[in-house]
Amino acid sequence: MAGKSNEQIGSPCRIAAFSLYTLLAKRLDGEGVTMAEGNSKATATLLVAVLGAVLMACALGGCAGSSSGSSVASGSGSATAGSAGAASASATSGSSVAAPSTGGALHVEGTRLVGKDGRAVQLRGASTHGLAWFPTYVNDALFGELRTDWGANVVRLALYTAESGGYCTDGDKAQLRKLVDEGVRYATDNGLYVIIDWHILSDNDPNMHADEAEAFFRDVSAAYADNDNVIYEICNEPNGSTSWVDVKAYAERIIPVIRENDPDAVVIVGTPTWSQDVDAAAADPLAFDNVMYALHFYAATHKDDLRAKAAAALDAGLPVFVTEFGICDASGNGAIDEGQADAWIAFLDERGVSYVMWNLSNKAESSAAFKPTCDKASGFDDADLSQSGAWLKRTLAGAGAGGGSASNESALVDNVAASSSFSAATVDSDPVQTAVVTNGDIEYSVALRTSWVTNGEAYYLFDLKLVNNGEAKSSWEVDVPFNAAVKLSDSWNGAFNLDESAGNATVHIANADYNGIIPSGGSVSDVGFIVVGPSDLQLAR
Ligand code: IDC
Repeated sequence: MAGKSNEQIGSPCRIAAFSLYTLLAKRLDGEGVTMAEGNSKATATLLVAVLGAVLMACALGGCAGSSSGSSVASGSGSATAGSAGAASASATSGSSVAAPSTGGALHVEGTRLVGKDGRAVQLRGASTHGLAWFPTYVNDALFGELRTDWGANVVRLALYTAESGGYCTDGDKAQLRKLVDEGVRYATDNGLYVIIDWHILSDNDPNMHADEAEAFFRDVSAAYADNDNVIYEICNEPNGSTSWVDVKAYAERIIPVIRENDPDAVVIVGTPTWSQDVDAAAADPLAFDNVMYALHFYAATHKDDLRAKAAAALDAGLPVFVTEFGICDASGNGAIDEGQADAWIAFLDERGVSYVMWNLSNKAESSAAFKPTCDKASGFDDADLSQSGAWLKRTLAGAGAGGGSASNESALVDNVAASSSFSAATVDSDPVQTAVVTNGDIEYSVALRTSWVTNGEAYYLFDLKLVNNGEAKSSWEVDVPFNAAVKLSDSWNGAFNLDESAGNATVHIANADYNGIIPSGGSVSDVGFIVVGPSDLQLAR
C-alpha cells in the first residue's frame, strides 16, 4: 500500500492540506506457512485504486476540547530511560505501570481507557505477526521480557482470517485457536493486557466471514469472560470499497455476541481504508459503551494529514486506539522514518492514545522487531533487535510526553475537556524552515518536519542530515542557531545541548557514540530533536 501523504513542511499557517490519494497498491504475500497442510504459498496481489481528495481545515491556535496530557504512565516499573531514543529525554524511569493487576478490567470514558481505580490508562506494546506464520513468538519468556525489560503492558495476537493459513480459509483452526489460548495465558501470567485481533486484510469486508467471526467471538468471549485483561478487536483493517456503513453493520452483529458472555469487555472496531477513516466513525459512532475505534499508521507513509484526521476524531470525542502501526512504510517494509514515528508518538502520548507496534518476528522486512539473522524466540539482547525493535524498546522505556510523570496520574479523566491540541496546522512558521550549515567538510541540512501546539506551547520537530564532503571522520558536531531561546523537549541519535552562552538560542549537536564515523562521501540521517519555542520561531541563517 502506498498511500501518499502530502507533507507540508513549514508552510505558513498550513491551514489546509490537500491530499490526493492516487494509487494504493498492496501486495499480499502469503508466508511460508508452517501449520497449514500443503504449505502452499499463495500470493495474491490486490491493487486498489483510490482516488480521493481530502481537504482538511485546521484552525489556527488549535482545536479546543481535546484531552489533556494526563494519561497514566505505562512504562514498566523496571524500565529505564533509553540511551539515545526519542522518548528518552522525557522518560520517567520507575513510573508506575498500568497493568491488569492494578487497572483490572478497563472501560472507556470519553476518548480514554480507564482502569477500575478510575485512572486513565495508556496501553503500549507490540503485535505478533500472523499467528500461523510465526507461532514461536507466542511464548511465556518473550511475553515476560516484553513486560519487564521493555516496559510493554499490552500484546496483540494477530489471527489472519483469509491469507494463506488463515482461520477462515486453509488454516488449522484448532491449532490457531490453541495459539490464541496460549497467547492469552502467557499475557495473563506476565501482567499484560492482550488484544485478540480478528485480522481481516485480503478479505476486505468483515461481513465476508461474519458467520465465522460470530462463532469465534462467541467462543473466545465465553472462554475469557473472567479475564480482566482481554480486549477484542473485531476487524483489523476493512479496505477496498468497504464503507463505514458496512463495518457498522458487522459491529452491530458481533458486539452483542461478545457482550452476552463478557458484558463490559472493551471492543475495538476497525475503520475503512485500512483503519484510517476514523473521521467516518466519528461522524456516526456505534451506540454501544466501551467501544474504541482503530487507527493504523505507517510512519514513512502516513504523516501530518493522518495525524490531523486523528486529532479531529479525538476532538470530536471518538475513543481511538492505535492497534497497529509501523515506523516504516505501509508495505511493512521499506524505509524507516524515525522522525515521523517520533512525531506520532509525541502526539499519541500527549493525547493518551494507546499504541501497538507491528511486529514480533524476524521476517526480513523492516517492520519486524528482530533481525532476520536472529533465530531466538526469547532472551533478546539489544544486538538482536532490528531498527524497528530497537526504536520500540527505546520508545517504551521512555514514559512519553503525556504518560510519564507520577504527578500526572491523579489528573486523569476529569481532564478530558481540558484544552490542548496537536494538529498539523497550528504554528505560524516561516515558509521555508530549512537551513544548511557547514562545519569543516561536513554539510548539515536541518529541516522542520512538523509543529504543533500543546497547552499553549509551540513544539517544533526538526531533523538533521549530514554529508561528509571530505576525508573520513570519526566524530561530528554542529551548532543550530534559532532566532529565539528554545527548550529541548526530545532528541534522538545524537548528543544535544543548549548553548547557554548563546542565550539558549543555539542547539549544539554532536554524534552519538554509534554514529560518529562517516566515511568520505558518507552521510548520517535519522538525527532529530523537538524544541519548544515562541510561535514565530525560526532557524537563524
Ligand atoms: C503484512 C506483513 C507481511 C505479510 C503481509 C500479508 O508485514 O509480512 O506478508 O502482511 O499480507 C497492515 C496489515 C498487516 C500487514 C502490514 C504491513 O494489518 O497485516 O502485515 N500492514 O503491510 N496494514 C498496513 C500495513
